[in-house]
Amino acid sequence: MSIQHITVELRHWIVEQTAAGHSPQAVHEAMLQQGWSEEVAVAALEQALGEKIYEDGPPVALPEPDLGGSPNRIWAHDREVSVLLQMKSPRVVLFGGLLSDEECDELVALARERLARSETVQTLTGGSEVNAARTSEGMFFQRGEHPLCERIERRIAALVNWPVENGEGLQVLRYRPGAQYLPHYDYFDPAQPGSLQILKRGGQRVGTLVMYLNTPERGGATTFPDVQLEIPPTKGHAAFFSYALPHPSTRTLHGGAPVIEGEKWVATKWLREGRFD
Ligand code: PD2
Ligand code: ZN
Repeated sequence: MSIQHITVELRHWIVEQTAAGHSPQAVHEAMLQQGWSEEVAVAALEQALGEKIYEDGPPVALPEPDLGGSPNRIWAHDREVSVLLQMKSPRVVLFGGLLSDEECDELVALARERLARSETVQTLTGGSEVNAARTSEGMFFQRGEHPLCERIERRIAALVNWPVENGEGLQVLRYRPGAQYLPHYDYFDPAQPGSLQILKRGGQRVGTLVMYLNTPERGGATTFPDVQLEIPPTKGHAAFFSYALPHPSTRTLHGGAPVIEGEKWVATKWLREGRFD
């Protein structure tokens, strides 16, 4: 594509994509994947949607805890949570005591009987499939399915200032020794055809909380290879990270390192940009 013109067809396509529920950021990303230059893509988006897409970087709202004034502890709905570590880019915050030991144990007990080999989203069709990159076993709760899920969901919503309705149901994973989750992004790749279907329900993922339900003897850290960060799994702790765009520039590539000794149990909460009904 040597000379790139903003045609009527291109503008119609942009309007159609956003009318179908895709965020301007997702359409932007799809245009870059198709070979449009950054400059033309942003100009076309702004013309088509009649608004500025970016002022100083992407203006999307994101889940974010109230850490102004650098508190060591913050109140979240019904519980005080410790702030153990925070990083600006990628945006990562490690919380301590998000869940009590009893809550961790109860969640494991509820999930255990429903475990099946973990599936990841099948990018071509939007369905799901067993994937060798993820050797854990897992299950999903419906949002609010159990009083414990509901309490945790409200706590998370208060902690990161994000509506309960924008959250997916909790996912629980069990990793046995040797099991791991290879580095990946949690957002849906807008260039994959299956993503269009997935994004209709709630839009993009914009944040993740990985809650540790036990402390394995060795291994099983959540890793962020772009910034060489490792978070050791510790019962009750939770690693939060957010991503304003479905793009590697967010540096939110992350994985679950192999468990060396013992089991690792986590509950993952994914946060969408819109209501996940
Ligand atoms: O269990 C983990 O540490 C982990 C790592 C990366 C979980 C997820 N991703 C996830 O559930 O998305
Ligand atoms: Zn992940």
